[in-house]
Amino acid sequence: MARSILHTMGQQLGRRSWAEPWKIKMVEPLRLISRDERQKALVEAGYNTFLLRSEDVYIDLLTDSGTSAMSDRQWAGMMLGDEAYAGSRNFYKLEKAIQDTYGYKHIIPTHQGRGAEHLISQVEIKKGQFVPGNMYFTTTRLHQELAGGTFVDVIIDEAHDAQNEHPFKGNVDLSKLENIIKKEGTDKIAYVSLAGTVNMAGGQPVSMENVKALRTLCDKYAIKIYLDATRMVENAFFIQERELGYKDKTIAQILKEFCSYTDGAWMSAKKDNLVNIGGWLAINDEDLFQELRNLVVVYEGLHTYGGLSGRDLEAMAIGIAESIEDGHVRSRVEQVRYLGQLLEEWGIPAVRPVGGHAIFLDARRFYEHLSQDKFPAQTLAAELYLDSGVRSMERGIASAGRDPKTGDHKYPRLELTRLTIPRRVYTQAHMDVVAESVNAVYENRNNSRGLKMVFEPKYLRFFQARYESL
Ligand code: P71
Repeated sequence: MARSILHTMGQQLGRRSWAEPWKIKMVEPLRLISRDERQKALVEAGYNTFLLRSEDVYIDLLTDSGTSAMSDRQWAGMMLGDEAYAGSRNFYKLEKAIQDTYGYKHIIPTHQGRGAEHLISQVEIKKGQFVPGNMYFTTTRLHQELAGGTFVDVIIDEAHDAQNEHPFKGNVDLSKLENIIKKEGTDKIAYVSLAGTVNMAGGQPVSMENVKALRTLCDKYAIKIYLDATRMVENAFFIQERELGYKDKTIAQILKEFCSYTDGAWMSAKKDNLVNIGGWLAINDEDLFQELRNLVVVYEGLHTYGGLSGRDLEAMAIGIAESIEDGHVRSRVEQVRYLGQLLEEWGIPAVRPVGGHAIFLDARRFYEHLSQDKFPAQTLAAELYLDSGVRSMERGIASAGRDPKTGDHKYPRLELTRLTIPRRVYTQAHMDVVAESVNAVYENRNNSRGLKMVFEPKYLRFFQARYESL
């Protein structure tokens, strides 16, 4: 009798398999160009994956931002767009969805996350103040700096170590925070900038215990906490999975409890909220709300649309409800983990534990022979594209930018290449193709010589920088 050698993923892991809680109704064809054509496209893009044309990309793992598949319900909702200039019905539905789900009192829509970051930074940061936070994010920190603030990293040390297995590597180090408060004085602290599943650390979560303790500390000094809620749903999943006392709570309950320890939040709805464009700002304080609501009309649009159309607001309201369904969050995070498990099994260096939205390849250990000023993470992104047409994103020295005072590179400890998984878009077979390509590039790693930056823009240089092969 023939012996079975094929096993499902679940069987290999000694459990029953899971599957996505949806089926596919509409498909978008993919295009895979030849290796020669990819080589040409890469040179034209100056080895920067942000400068590739998307039609030259096969599997696009640049970002999970605005790249999700909307549901049939969201698309149906788009037809119910009330495109009135003021007081659109869809705004009130969105306002209620955010109030019910996240628990904040006042809501301001914005065109995307950085629109909200801009408003909160302008209103809440005075020139010369410090903004402590659990690791920087590129756009967040830039808006804080443009408002006259200085970002100070107060994440736990474990977060800067790609191999450390701490279950909540996004946690704030409370003694680092208290030291800054004592050293600078309460008046010099604008607010604490807290992010759920810390993007630049590898999608690492913050524990409920940590946010509670942070609240107590901030209350002691009368300092506000604002939450970057962009991937907070994924953070709630990790709390449910890892933190004592939350196993039997729903994602919705955990999310709301977490938000209750903060004074407000900004959101890039292009991630958790399952839309292609959109964002919002939420705040409990009435006076601040009035100020922010006044500012939004200057930069985004009237306070009931914030730069979006009625149909965008409707899709967001429906997306919020779908985003907190336990089955959805589980399949989303487990798909990311599936890719991570394959790579780990093959000994490919990546940030541990696997986070919520992406695999972060550890380019330092991938290319041990390349110094950081040869842009190892950017090199890896370029090699991956060349091998298979898979697009990833640099999250290392190019992203970190330059020190505004010295003008030198910032040399972050983490030099990472992100394989970011869009929500509800790719299948397990796509993940297999990606994993095999990473493996092929890993086997060929000693032939890579790195890159030289030949064009460097002033702001957020990673988006438009150009490189040449060394
Ligand atoms: C991501 C993005 C999009 C992006 C932004 C900057 C450089 C490269 C790619 C955006 C975020 C985010 C967090 C935690 C705020 C924003 C800004 N992430 N906070 O990861 O991850 O939101 O893009 O809607 O303006 O690819 P926005």
